[in-house]
Amino acid sequence: MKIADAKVIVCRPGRNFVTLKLTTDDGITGVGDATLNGRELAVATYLREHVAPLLIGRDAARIEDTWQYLFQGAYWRRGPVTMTAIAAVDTALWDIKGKVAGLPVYQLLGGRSRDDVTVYGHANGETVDEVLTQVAGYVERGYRAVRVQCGIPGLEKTYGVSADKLFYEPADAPRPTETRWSTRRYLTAIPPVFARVRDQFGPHLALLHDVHHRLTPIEAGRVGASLEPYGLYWLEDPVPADLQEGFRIIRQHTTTPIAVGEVFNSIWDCHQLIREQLIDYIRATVVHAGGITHLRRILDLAALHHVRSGSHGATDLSPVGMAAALQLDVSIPNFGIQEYMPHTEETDQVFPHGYRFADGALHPSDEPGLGVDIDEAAAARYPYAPAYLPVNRLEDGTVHPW
Ligand code: KDG
Ligand code: MG
Repeated sequence: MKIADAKVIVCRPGRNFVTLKLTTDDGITGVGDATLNGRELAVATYLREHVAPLLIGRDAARIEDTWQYLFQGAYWRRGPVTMTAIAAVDTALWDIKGKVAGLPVYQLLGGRSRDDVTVYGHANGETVDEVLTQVAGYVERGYRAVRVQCGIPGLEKTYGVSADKLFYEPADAPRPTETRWSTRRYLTAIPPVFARVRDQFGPHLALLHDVHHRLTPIEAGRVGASLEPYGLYWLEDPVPADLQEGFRIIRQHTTTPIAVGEVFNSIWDCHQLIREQLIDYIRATVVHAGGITHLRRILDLAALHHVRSGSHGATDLSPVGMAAALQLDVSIPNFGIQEYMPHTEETDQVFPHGYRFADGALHPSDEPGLGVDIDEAAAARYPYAPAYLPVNRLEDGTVHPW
């Protein structure tokens, strides 16, 4: 069973997505998500020009060998563009393997470790009252875990707080929007938000919060300590994780659990964080961290060190990426939680999928493979348009330095 065709499909059903579709010589297809928010065409070009020609004629059954061939063989290892491209190939090959076996991919990964995949929703608002209304909506819809983001008084725009309440789309303009940030205002504003949420919703609702890499380790220690009375499920991306040893300082100052890793693309980005038990949840994804093959390697290392999964699942991961994430989520022993933001109707039409939301959880498809596809005719109706993530500046105009 050889790979006969490798097609890269770029479309914008509400937002940009890059999808790789592989077809074998006996007509079996597999799909992989290759979307890198704001840098989509770099991955599409890498796949079209440097990967697709190498795939034609290769044995579609050799997933590990193909992964090593693309990773080691390029000489230039790692990096978000390369690893997203490799991830798409790897995911599509797992899809094909599942279809050949007549089994959902999670069966090939050892079968279910749990019945469903607990997810968290996104409550956000400019004011605390707005946030409380949003949290109540999620609780009514059955969510057991909610991420809470609130506008910071004195700041014009806060990342993760959007007018659209079902999801937020930070890649919002053909040139990056510029926003301003004040750590001082943030540190004062955020504890009272969680005090009110806990007060209204009691001790059992899991609450999460994302700092979007805005702090230094000592500031992160302070915010973590100030949120301890509210028992957060996690505090996400308190600082950028390039300096892995910086997380030691956070650990010295707070017992609030730490989640990090949505921008990681390989095990080398997080091995120290995991081995030193500096984090509690690893947010790396199938899409950006080298596919099912490589993310499973990261998650196995994590399991040895009491670190659980919490994969990124914002809307810039397509339904193909979500379908792949769920195969791992349901099978690994150290699953924590999965982020979930529903896609637009147009996106769901372009990517028909079998997974569904019910009772605060996603239920993976039982179809062979990943249980997701791309409708190419529908995709062709939504051409690509550039959209960038915002650039963040301090109050004095300096580009945020970390
Ligand atoms: O592409 C970037 C977004 O997916 C990111 O801003 C979302 O931080 C994010 C999250 O936790 O979902
Ligand atoms: Mg995040």
